[in-house]
Amino acid sequence: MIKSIETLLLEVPTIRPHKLSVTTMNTQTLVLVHIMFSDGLESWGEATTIGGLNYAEESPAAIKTNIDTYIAPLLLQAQPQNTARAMQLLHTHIKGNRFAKSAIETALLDAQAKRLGTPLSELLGGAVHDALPVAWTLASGQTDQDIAEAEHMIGAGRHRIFKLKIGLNSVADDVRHVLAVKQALGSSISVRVDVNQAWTELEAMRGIAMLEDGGIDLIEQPVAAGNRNALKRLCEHFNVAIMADEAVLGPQNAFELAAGHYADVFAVKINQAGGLRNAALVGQTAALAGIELYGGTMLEGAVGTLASAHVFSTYPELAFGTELFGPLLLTEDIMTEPLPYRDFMLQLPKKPGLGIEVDKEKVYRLRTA
Ligand code: MUC
Ligand code: MG
Repeated sequence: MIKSIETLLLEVPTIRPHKLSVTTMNTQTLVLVHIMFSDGLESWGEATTIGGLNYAEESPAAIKTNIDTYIAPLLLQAQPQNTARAMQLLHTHIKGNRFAKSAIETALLDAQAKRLGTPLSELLGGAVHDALPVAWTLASGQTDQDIAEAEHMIGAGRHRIFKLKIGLNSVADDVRHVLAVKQALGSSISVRVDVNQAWTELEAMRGIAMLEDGGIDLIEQPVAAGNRNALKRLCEHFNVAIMADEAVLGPQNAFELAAGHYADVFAVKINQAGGLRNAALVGQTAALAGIELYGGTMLEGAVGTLASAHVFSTYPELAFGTELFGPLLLTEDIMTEPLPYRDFMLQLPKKPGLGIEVDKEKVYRLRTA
């Protein structure tokens, strides 16, 4: 039986300002869900977003309020037998709230997998990868600093795929910055950009042409998420891969985007998809339509990062790797042991459930609400 569901907000400083076109992050607010069961089992989920309401329509405060006020009472009263029934109940009675639902599903699957003594990925069909390649995002806003940061990451064996956040400056300045980084790092290093919806279609036509010429591998969400026709036209116009991120909101919407080939690649995020099984479904839908996959992040801490990793480990093919570096952007982690990043990859834990132990003392020290 579920005994309690608690939602906690933690404020953790980032290792440096992280500049996106939508916000500059100096801290990250982790939204954690802690479920306790009457047999003594405990489990965790996470529903972190980026920049309050700058990125997505659920803020940390709203996620906490909606879990505490609506979702937790519903589950405590119904006591569903398994995660599938719990999620069906939530999808019936709770409109929207994809991030909150993802956190709850993570915690319920963590518990279910722990009870069965298997890694969480087994409940999604099983992992076909033991480790996942992890990109790093360069977003200091300074070209020299970004190059130095990338060189350090390559030397340390941490990352050899880099995503640059652009869209804040003029197209010409942004392109100059990206191509300077690409030139400094050389042809063996993958450099990509994420515009986070900042360009008009005409700006995208100009910017992408120059980026493609300069050897950039991937263009992420160059135009507004709602302007799917522009995204499709860019896909048709350019050879360089165009990726949908903010436009991918869950299985139904992924089906429509995939069927019409509105993007060459989907960034899948468990929160945006409304949960882990939905994210698995988004991946399957994309694969059926010949759309390539990329394992996205909402810059979560260790819990959300590992939950994502369990989903992505079940995808037969992840042509563009993942960006599951969230915990590495934070000055503090909340685990008893840090996540295993080695040889440019995140190694998947083999222990039951998510496979990590949350350090409650650290959680309560960082808690703000
Ligand atoms: C996004 O839009 O992809 C992922 C990496 C990063 O720095 O920001 C996120 C969000
Ligand atoms: Mg993105």
